[in-house]
Amino acid sequence: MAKSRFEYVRNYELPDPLLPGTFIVVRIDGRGFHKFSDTHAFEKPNDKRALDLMDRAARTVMQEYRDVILAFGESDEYSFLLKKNTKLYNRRRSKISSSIVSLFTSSYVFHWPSYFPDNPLKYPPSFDSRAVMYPGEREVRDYFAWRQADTHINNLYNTAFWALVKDGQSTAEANKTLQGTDSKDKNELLFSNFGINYNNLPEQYRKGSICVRRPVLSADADTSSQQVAGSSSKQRQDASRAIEGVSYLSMKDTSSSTTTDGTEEAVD
Ligand code: DGT
Ligand code: MG
Ligand code: MG
Ligand code: MG
Ligand code: MG
Repeated sequence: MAKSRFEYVRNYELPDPLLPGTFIVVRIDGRGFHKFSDTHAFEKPNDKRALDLMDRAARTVMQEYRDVILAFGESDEYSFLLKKNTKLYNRRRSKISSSIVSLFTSSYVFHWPSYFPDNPLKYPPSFDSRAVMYPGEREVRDYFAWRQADTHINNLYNTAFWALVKDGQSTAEANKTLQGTDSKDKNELLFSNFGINYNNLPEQYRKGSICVRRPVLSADADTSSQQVAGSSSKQRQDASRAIEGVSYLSMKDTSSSTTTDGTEEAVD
């Protein structure tokens, strides 16, 4: 069939491959969630329903994209690690990044009513997305350590901040009280003024959420062997790579990191 004379415009669509042999991390982040969380009356500093919904949407992504081997979530963001040799969409950057954020967003909206039964969505939320390549395991480890240190710093600050505000301080006063304090000071303030032992707060708040895909031996994987009855060996292999539940592992050397003040490092 002859090409139409319009088809030359296709040449403007440039290839955007991600380098072979690199780890790909796709990080999605809620757009304007400062306003979104206010409008939907999220509890401060942490709304368990909102965090669980984020975890739910991340699970959808992991179920659909089998090359995502690990995901880490905190606040309004989630990072998805793809295996180094993934061939997903021929490693096309925008295709990978946009497909993941699109599925995450639709799952977030789809499952919203289960997590907020009395609180209908007031407007459609959206998330942004980027794909970053990392050359080796060291950088991948440091990437997740960086995000988890962010969780720790923000959560400790926010926990102290909202305790002070709920106790009667204005937000400006609470800010001032916390100025120049380090982690130890904030722990101490929470314990002596409010009887809160920070280390006893839920791990989901302190450390973020981690979803890991682990190979499961079919011999002791009841559920996966049920799922695969009658399936091909390829399907059996896939199904045996079950997704484990969300966990709150502490990544080495991050939850103990200290900060001199509560300044949140903005990652936009
Ligand atoms: P962006 O990402 O540049 O479009 O702007 P935002 O407003 O999404 O800012 P970001 O992503 O730096 O910070 C996340 C916001 O979401 C922050 O204002 C706190 C809010 N947020 C996230 N999770 C919770 C929660 O569980 N409870 C409450 N109250 N707020 C939350
Ligand atoms: Mg955001
Ligand atoms: Mg954020
Ligand atoms: Mg199409
Ligand atoms: Mg941001």
